[in-house]
Amino acid sequence: MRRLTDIDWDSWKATDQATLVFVTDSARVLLMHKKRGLGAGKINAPGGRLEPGETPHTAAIREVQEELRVTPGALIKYGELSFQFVDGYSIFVHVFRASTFSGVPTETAEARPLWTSVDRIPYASMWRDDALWVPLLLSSRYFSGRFLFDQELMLDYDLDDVASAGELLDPHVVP
Ligand code: 8DG
Repeated sequence: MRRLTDIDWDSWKATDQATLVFVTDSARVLLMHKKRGLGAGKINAPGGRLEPGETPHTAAIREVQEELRVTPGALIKYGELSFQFVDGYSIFVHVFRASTFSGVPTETAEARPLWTSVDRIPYASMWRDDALWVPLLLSSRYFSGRFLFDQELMLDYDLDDVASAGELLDPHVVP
């Protein structure tokens, strides 16, 4: 498995579903140093796997509360990312932006908060694919991507601009 075309995407089903939430505050984005779990050691947005019975939207809010002790608001879903790893693991990620929040970002056992300027996102310390789609999210463009990874190494990808939220597989837009 070295290329996206080696995968039968029609029957593809992710092992896990997860969320990512980019809280934005005028010219800043709330990121974090991730201390544990998948992607530990990297800078990422808060988020994590869905628990049984949760919607992506509910899980997104819970994860930001758990990881950074803030409650995001006005979430809009901008993207969906399908990740296949060559070891067999796969994860489908719902990507949100939140334009309001309450609380003070606080370090937890899972993460240390980091406000970054939107024009200085630390892509070199993030997952390799992030530089491809975070700029779309920050310009309020909808997107859908598929990625093949061998651990940290991105082997192949495709990324589509999507015209509207309704074209995402699982539209979940909350005003
Ligand atoms: P745990 O309690 O099970 O340890 O953790 P969790 O909070 O449930 O899950 P997690 O390990 O934090 O979930 C993985 C997170 O990593 C999830 O938010 C999705 C995210 N993620 C990937 N791949 C990529 C990627 O390529 N880029 C970015 N920015 N995030 C990614 O799984």
